[in-house]
Amino acid sequence: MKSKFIVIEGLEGVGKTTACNTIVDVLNYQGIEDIVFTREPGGTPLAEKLRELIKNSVENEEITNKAELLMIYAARIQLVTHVIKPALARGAWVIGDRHDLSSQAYQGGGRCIDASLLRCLRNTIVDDLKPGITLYLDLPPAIGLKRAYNRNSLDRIEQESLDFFERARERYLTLAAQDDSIITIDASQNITKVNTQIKFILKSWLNQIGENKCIGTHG
Ligand code: Z5A
Repeated sequence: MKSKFIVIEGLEGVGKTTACNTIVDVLNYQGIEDIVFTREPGGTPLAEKLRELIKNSVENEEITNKAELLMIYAARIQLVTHVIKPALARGAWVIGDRHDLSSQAYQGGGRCIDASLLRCLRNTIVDDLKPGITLYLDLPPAIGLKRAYNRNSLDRIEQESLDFFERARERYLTLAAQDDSIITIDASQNITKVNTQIKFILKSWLNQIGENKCIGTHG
């Protein structure tokens, strides 16, 4: 049985929030109402505290790359154990705003952390949990960051160099090319086109896993 865990991924400002709303519309149209949202890092009281630490600088102390990685995985194990797995076990759908692929891209690609450490953490922490489908919104970082700059002050990770985000994007694209469950969507198109594509991909996938209960022309 395919996992009812749908993940949306991409760099800053690619439109993940907007995409989550589109996913909900598609699921609701299928009569699916029991939907749990998660965001990473975050999603439990402890994970939200870790999110603050990860996103904001700590006075007089540099956060090392490995400390950042471990905080992200500490937040993830809390979320996976207390929210995602229980939700899936009771038959709910889970929509994740980011999941493990973000760590592969940001910490593996962006921070250049050794692949063996990432693999070890991934195998230990997320283990058998694999999203049924991951929608990766692809956009050159300069465009997404411009959207983020226009929005608010930049957090610790958003202040990274363009090279950092280019490396993260490259890693996303490499991993997406190796895994059929990761679908790349061109997020440089206008919002309407991106949404139409998300709906099409999602409906096809629901059909494929036998969850499409409606034959209609929605969207
Ligand atoms: N992080 C990590 O390093 N490792 C990990 O393992 C995990 C995370 C899980 C989370 O921050 C940070 O943690 C993130 C990665 C790191 N850091 N960075 N940098 P976050 O959750 O606060 O940030 P985010 O995930 O990048 O969210 P975001 O900046 O809000 O991006 P978004 O949700 O994709 O953007 P949006 O709000 O949907 O859209 C942004 C704007 O663009 C908005 O005004 C839209 O109306 C507009 N938009 C959306 N789509 C379009 C199109 N197609 N055309 C034009 N305008 C558009």
